[in-house]
Amino acid sequence: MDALNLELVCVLQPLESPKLLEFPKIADGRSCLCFVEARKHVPFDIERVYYINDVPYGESRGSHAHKSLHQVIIILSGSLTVDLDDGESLKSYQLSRADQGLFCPPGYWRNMREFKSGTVCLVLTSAHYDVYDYIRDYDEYLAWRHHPVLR
Ligand code: T46
Repeated sequence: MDALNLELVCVLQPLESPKLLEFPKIADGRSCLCFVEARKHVPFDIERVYYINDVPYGESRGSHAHKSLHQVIIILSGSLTVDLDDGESLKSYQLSRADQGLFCPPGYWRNMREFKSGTVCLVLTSAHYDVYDYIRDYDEYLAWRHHPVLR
C-alpha cells in the first residue's frame, strides 16, 4: 500500500467581494431623494441601522473585523475613506455620495478614516449588535483568516 504524504498548510478562507452599490435617486427642483430597499438594493434583510457623526478632525473608527455581519456604508453628507483588508491585501474606498453604498461582507478588517468635517455616515447591517461577532485584535484576525488544513 502507498504511504500517505500529508502536510499541514494554512489556507485563507474565501470571502465575498466588497462592492459599490448604486441606489435610486429622485432629483427635482426641491433637491434629491434616495431610497434603499432590503433584499433589492442591499443583498440582505436590514436588522439594525447605526450612524456616526461629529467625528473630530484626524479621528478614525473601526479597526476590527466582523465574523458574520454584512454591512452597507452610506455617506449622507461629507466624505471619508474606508480601508478593507482581507489579511493579504488592502483596498481603500473614498465615499462621498448619498446615492451609493459600500457593501462590506463579513471577514474584512476595516478602518474608517479621513472624515471630512460634518460627515454623517449611515450603516445598514444584517444583524443586531453582537459583541461576539467582533475581532478587535489584528493577530487574532490573521489567525482566524488562516485555517490550518491537511493536504
Ligand atoms: C463597524 C464600524 C465601521 C452598540 O451598542 N450598538 C451598535 O449597534 C454599535 C455599532 C455600537 N455599539 C457600542 C459598542 C461600543 O461600546 O458603541 C460603542 C462604539 O462601537 P465601536 O467601537 O464598535 O465603534 P466603531 O465606529 O469603531 O465601529 C462601528 C461598528 O461597531 C462596526 O460594526 O464595522 O463602525
